Amino acid sequence: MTSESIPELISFKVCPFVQRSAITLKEKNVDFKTTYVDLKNLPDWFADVSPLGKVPVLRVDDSIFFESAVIAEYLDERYSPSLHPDDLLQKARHRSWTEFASDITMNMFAMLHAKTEHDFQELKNKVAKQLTQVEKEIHPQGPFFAGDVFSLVDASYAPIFLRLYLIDQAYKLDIFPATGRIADWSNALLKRDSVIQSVVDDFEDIFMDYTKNSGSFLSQQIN
Ligand SMILES: N[C@@H](CCC(=O)N[C@@H](CS)C(=O)NCC(=O)O)C(=O)O
Repeated sequence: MTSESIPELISFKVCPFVQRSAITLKEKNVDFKTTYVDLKNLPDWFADVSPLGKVPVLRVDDSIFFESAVIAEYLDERYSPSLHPDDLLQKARHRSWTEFASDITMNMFAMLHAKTEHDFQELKNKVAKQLTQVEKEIHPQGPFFAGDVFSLVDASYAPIFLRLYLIDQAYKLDIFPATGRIADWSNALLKRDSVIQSVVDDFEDIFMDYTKNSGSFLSQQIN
């Protein structure tokens, strides 16, 4: 195999989709470098590497690719240990629940940035309902989605749980199902080294400032 340069992850500090890629890289102990962009003030070169205008983007030598799911699949095939189950049907199921995490992530973002209380409550109910849907799929003994083995599904839910946890400290969301299984899963993920190390040290401040400056209903409650 020819030698590769270390992968470069193009990131926006508060992006949950980038965080998935960073968690996956950390789980696999891959040395990588991170280049941060400001999505509100993008550098000229960004359009050349990101046809959709989004992060994450991964650059490996002269190859550039985008979409967190594509990056996760590449990393999983390229570096061990695999974070997918071997069984093809289970693997497909894991991919489905990762897609589901993308939908929750978008609804959570919309909830955090909703301008009115009505929209906020509606989106909160949507996210809460989705959490009860995924709860039925978690391994009964936990601590992770598929039991004691961390998988790419976990990498896609940890960024959601981190943001909900931080917001909850400033404004009680009470969004987790009462059974506590999602809360247990969230606790297990937020303690995981790869998750802790997947964001910048001052993530809490940056994320809370980003949310407080959004002009949303929630920002008025926590400012
Ligand atoms: N489906 C994409 C979603 C990525 C995404 O929405 N990234 C946001 C930041 S968290 C972004 O770059 N937004 C810029 C824009 O939409 O203009 C993925 O999974 O990578």
